[in-house]
Amino acid sequence: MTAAASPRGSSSATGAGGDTLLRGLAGLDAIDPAETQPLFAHAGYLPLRGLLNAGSLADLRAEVDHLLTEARRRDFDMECMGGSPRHMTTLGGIEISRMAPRITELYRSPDLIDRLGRLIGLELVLADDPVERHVLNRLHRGGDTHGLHTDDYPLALVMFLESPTCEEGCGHLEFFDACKAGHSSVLSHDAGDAYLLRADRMPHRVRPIHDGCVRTVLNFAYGVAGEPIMKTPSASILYS
Ligand SMILES: O=C(O)CCC(=O)C(=O)O
Ligand SMILES: [Fe+2]
Repeated sequence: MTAAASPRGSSSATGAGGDTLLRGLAGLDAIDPAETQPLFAHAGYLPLRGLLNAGSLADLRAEVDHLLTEARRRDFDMECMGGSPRHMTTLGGIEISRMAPRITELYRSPDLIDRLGRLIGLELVLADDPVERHVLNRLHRGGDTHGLHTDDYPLALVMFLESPTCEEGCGHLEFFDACKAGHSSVLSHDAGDAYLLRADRMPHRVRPIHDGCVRTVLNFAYGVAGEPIMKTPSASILYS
């Protein structure tokens, strides 16, 4: 198994485009689809450890620092997702496109879409919803959590800009197996890591963080060619 795929329990000041960011996704080249396709087909989850190289991580962090000037605090229960809690700061796709076009450029990159698709053996398509296609989620206060939900779009590429380093499950991803009732996996990720998740079928959440910890991710949503999207109001509530 490759290192990158090994599981584990307005433009910025730089001025470079999305192609530069793509080149920074160093881990992608090292991954063998023959290994990852069965993993993803079985688990609906694929870790991409160390996907962002140091330069790309720094670039994306600079973009996110800029985005945070307009991000909004959200504290409510999501009625259409069983009343699960949202305590987080977010920014939706429309603002991200306006403020950080190179993130949209990266999201749209045919090269990225092609490579991700090969890793999981599916043909990815761009999300047609400009709010949901790429979003910023930040947990930064004690107890912040992104409660249990499914996504509208089948695939989520979640990239970590910041992640708690403390133990005890702080900010861990938890996802439930759609076929085995009650069975969940709980996983930690470091800054620079990413993962792919079959996010429309597998209920998932981010466990609460501790006071003093920060967890910041970008989530790129993609469709799968030929598969319908089951739209809910959740994204427009959380990101508009
Ligand atoms: O932050 C994460 O790991 C999950 C993000 C997520 O589930 C979402 O944005 O829909
Ligand atoms: Fe999600």
